[in-house]
Amino acid sequence: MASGRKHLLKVIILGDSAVGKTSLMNQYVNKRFTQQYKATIGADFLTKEIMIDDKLVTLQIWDTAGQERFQSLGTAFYRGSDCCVLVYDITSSKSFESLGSWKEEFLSQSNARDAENFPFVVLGNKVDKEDERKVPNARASQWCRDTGNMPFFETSAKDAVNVDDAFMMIARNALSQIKTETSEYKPPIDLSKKKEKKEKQACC
Ligand code: G3D
Ligand code: MG
Repeated sequence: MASGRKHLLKVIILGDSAVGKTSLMNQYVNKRFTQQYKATIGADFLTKEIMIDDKLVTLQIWDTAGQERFQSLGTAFYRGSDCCVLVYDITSSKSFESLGSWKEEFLSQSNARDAENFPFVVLGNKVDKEDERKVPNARASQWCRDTGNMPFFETSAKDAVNVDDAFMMIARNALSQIKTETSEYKPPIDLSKKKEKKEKQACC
């Protein structure tokens, strides 16, 4: 929604199966980490209202129903996203190495208008399992810098580490995307009017 006062932001969470996408969302929205709530809310979403500076923002967070195993989520899932969260598990190198293809998949499916500047945020989850770590923090943060300067957090959905901070960054980035969209629409009209005026002034 690019109109102004009320902002609805669509956030989607991507990454390999079992990295903790559903758990992160559940921790953020419901402040809970439960073994029972694993699945999966289908082609569905949870919402959370937050204040960013003086703006009331509704985050609509989309989770997958486990189809990420087949990398086939359908265009409705991707369409209209304002921010894409890429999640891996710090104890799984494979899940980290998949992030590039998840990013590509997002960009090809979502039809993002300004692909180069589309906001992604990367989360390395399960940081509570430090003794099983396979992906060094430095390796991931270097990759995030090199791959479009994406903000990067290490999180634990289990212990609620960095989850609120990460989603605040996600919300801010999603909001900035909407501002960019708005300003993308305005300039051609405004500029041409100004130009016309200037030309008139010049000749009179
Ligand atoms: P997904 O939605 O990406 O597929 P889930 O992942 O949220 O279903 O989580 C997959 C498994 O990882 C679950 O374990 C879940 O409890 C666990 N998990 C998620 N986040 C964390 C975390 O931050 N720390 C730890 N230690 N475990 C986490 P089970 O055993 O139920 O499959
Ligand atoms: Mg899930």
